[in-house]
Amino acid sequence: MTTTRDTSHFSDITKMKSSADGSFNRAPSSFRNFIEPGGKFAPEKGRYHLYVSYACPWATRTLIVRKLKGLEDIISVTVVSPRMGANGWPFAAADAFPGAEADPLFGAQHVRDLYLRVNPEYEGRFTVPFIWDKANNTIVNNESSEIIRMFNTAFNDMLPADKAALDLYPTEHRAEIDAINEWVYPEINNGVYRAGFATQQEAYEAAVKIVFGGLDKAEKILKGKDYLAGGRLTEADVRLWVTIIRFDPVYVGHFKCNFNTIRGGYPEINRWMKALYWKIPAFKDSTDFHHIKTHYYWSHPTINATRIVPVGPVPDVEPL
Ligand SMILES: N[C@@H](CCC(=O)N[C@@H](CS)C(=O)NCC(=O)O)C(=O)O
Repeated sequence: MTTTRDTSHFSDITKMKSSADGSFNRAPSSFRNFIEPGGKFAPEKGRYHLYVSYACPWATRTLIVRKLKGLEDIISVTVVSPRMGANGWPFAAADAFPGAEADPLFGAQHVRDLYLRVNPEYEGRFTVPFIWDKANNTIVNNESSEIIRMFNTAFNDMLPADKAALDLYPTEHRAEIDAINEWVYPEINNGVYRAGFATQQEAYEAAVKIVFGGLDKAEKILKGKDYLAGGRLTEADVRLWVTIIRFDPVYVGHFKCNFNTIRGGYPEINRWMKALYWKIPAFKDSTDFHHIKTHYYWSHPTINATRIVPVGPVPDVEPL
């Protein structure tokens, strides 16, 4: 589907505006419905489709939780090309990058086409991840923190007992998880973007200091521990991990977060990150460094005009 409306200021990241002081502000997500029993979006096998990029940390949250919960047969998934250009995220039909897939529902060229199919007047960014409802042909939700909460509980009735019992947001640890999420998002998850997308020196320096302040906190919390909260794997681990796994390969260089590396300066975070990567397949299987590195270094020409993708670090993740 094509549109005559000019939406390039939403799809083309080089046209994204920063604020007067040069700082980057992320727009809120637009589709915020929930899949829940008895609701408009009832849990049903085969009804929902997840669109992701392996490059995107927010999308990777949803891929990890989909696998941890064993939802592969219930929720289908499509992976876009990591080369996000003037039209936003392309499907394989527009950019046959290795591992990119065609849109199975409409044969769309770009993610943008699906957002505009739902609402031709849509005024937001064309982001991944998002969940598509095949019954109503609409987007249910494009906010990863909410998608992972739905995956955590909404389909439990259809799952084998062990998968249904896996709770990444257990009631008894919610306060602790919420308290961690509250600083991990601004200081680390979004913090690296605020450092990388700053357009003035002061805005960058303020942002990068916040990132390393956040990492110092995480390092302390993880000392001698396998998980961030409640002594067990929770969504707090998933949410921090997707940024940490990209840190040395991308954020140190591309986003100028280079006071230190994870492997060189944060032994506790590195141990925790490696354990999840090497011991729990949902983490490793949701991570594609070729997509990750290509996306960032290719898709932000205002930061990296040559689009050259650095060779290192080698290895992407150290062995256990
Ligand atoms: N709040 C959203 C953020 C999603 C997001 O910003 N995704 C990025 C990729 S990492 C994107 O699709 N950006 C495209 C754009 O802004 O044009 C979430 O957590 O789901």
